[in-house]
Amino acid sequence: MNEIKTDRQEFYDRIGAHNMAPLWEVLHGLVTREPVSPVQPTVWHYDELRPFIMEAGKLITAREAERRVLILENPGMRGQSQITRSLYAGLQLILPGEVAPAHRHTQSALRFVIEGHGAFTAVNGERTVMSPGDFVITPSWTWHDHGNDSDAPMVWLDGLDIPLITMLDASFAEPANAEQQLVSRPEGDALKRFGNALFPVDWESQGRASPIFNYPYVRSRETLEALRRAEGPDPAQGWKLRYVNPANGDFAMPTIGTFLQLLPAGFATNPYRSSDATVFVVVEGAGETRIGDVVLPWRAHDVFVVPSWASHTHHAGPEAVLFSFSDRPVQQKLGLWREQRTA
Ligand code: 1HN
Repeated sequence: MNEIKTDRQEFYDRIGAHNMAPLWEVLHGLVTREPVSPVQPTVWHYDELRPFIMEAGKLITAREAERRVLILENPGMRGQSQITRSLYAGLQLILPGEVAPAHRHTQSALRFVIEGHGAFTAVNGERTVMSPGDFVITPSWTWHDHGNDSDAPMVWLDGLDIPLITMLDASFAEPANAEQQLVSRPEGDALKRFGNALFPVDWESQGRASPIFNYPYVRSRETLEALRRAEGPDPAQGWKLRYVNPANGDFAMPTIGTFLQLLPAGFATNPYRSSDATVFVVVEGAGETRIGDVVLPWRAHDVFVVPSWASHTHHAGPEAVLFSFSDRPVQQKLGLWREQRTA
């Protein structure tokens, strides 16, 4: 039996053959009054994930995998390698003696160290040995490889702007011709050179990312302590720091904003929302985050996501430290970013 088509549907079919479609059928889905996102508030508990990460270590080597990572996929977007609409996240394991071979790509990456001491990342000829809580960047198109000369596994969270770069069809990548880069500068060079509010006089920026590529946790934690001693916590954020590129005061990475915040024991933040969906990593302590009816309980090493424009509150049990990252620099550069204290 023939389907009875309305005049309009019949029209849509005919224009469809010419790769056209009627705006009026989709307009209100395209231009919403407020962000409408498939991103679901979600928490990943490290104690549940860790056995799978170690199991992956028995299934494949870092060399064969190129990067041995278990992707954290937002349940609202399974199969798309996305933790938010613009960002990718995964947990990477590197075992003692292993090498993750050198390559470069246009996607920018951050590492936030969860567990282990003594593995290194090399970026453009300099190695940095990493410890828990260190924030390490590999800027767009920089050569990078990882190695573990310690006697324990290391796990870190990778955050990359992959979905953003994919959306722009701007992905380029290439392997290096050697597995590991030649080391051309001593370890710690970048931090000494650029981390003391002094720059070589004729230094000119090579790119948009910070010339510091490891922000060690001991130093970031010290800054949080200094704030705590000097002033009260912000009602919506506790004491919150923004990692900066010392060359220009901008975010450390051009596409990903990164933050570190301290919530005193028993502290409950005022409701807050912003248009940048945010990934949090719990560095110290425990507590929960409430987003509407959803409660995300968290402990050290857990990862959780707050969607764009979702009003939320954090509740610390013991004193807690949260690292977080989002696409805020992109939204701010485009004049799109909004925040609201909803108390
Ligand atoms: C990458 O290069 C790393 O260098 C980690 O450790 C995760 C995910 C997708 C594409 C490149 C790394 C990645 C990645």
